[in-house]
Amino acid sequence: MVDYKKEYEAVANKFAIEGEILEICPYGEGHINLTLLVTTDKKRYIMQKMNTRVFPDPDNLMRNICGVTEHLKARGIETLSVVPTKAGEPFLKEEECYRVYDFIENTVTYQTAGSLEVFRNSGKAFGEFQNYLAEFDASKLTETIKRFHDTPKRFADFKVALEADVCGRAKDCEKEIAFVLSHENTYGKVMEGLKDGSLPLRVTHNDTKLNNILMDAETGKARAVIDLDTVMPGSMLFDFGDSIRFGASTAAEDEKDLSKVHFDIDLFRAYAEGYCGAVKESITEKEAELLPYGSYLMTIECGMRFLADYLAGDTYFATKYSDHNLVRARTQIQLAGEMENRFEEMGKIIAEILA
Ligand code: ADP
Ligand code: GN1
Ligand code: MG
Repeated sequence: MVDYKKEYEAVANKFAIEGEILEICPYGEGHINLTLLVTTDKKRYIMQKMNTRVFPDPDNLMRNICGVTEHLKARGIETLSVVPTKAGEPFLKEEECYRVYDFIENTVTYQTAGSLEVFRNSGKAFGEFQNYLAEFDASKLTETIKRFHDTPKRFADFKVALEADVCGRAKDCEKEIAFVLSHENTYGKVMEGLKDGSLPLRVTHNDTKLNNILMDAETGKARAVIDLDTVMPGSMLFDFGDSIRFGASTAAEDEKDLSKVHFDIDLFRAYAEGYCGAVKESITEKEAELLPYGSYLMTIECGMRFLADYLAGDTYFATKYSDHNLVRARTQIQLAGEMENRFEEMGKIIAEILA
């Protein structure tokens, strides 16, 4: 067993933290960074070993985060607080890169929506986050992952992984591969809209899953949108769609029993009420029209990313067992399949909410 305190105490002590370190342990369910809870005799902190393979430019990434969090704080919005190193830097750059945030106390994160109320509140919070970012100068932001939600590019990457099949795993997921390949002509709409200007480019969060928001432990209301690594120019459809992908499911993202995994239209409605209520002044007609499609698109995109990572030997997402990425890909593909049959119903809900 890893002794986290022994391994990371010296790193944590290079930050301007208060008190003596009592304990360090892994925390949360993120797929990208190694997240540690650091408890001192005075306070708690989140320390993250940053994933520099996924985010190759940590200097500009942290510049983005400092810029965005200062922008939010100036408006009185609760957000992440970066704890600098003792040398006054926003992160520690050694062989590995680390950063520390104040632990935001009395909050919880959800791995499934659980209740309509929680999901509606998260929609409102991500919609409001979108509004706050509308006033942020996009030219100040570095694109931390190039072409992050360029689905046709994701599909091309998927085909490369399939062609290479380095682990000989393609034979174990023929059905899933067939689904992704057969839907090729559905992947282009948002990128095309951004290119021809019929969809506005906005500053977006881009990773709006429910566990990237801290909810108040007592009231269930949203306190802070976190995981700001991917804040960069994008489409509102990415943010809405990714939330639906993760939260409007009856089961967890990595549920093995697919009979438990379904797209839940009531959860969709609840999120849409919260989100659309917040962005109704700025959402364009075309964006509103594409919200159902955006939900499908982000779901199948994530499915093909999980499947590509499974084929490539699990080099991107953190996994806990050997076919974890395949299990995740299966839930996303099932959800995407259900969503594409319900565009009309979803469209009616959006129209009702925005009427
Ligand atoms: P990843 O990029 O790997 O997803 P996150 O930044 O989302 O990492 O952090 C992982 C989890 O840690 C979050 O889902 C949340 O539960 C928790 N977390 C992160 N930052 C904080 C914070 N400042 N206060 C409380 N919890 C946090
Ligand atoms: C990752 O970092 P985390 O766990 O919040 C991923 C998202 C995926 C998500 C799937 C930078 O999000 O794009 O949608 O996993 N983040 C990155 O759960 O790739
Ligand atoms: Mg996260």
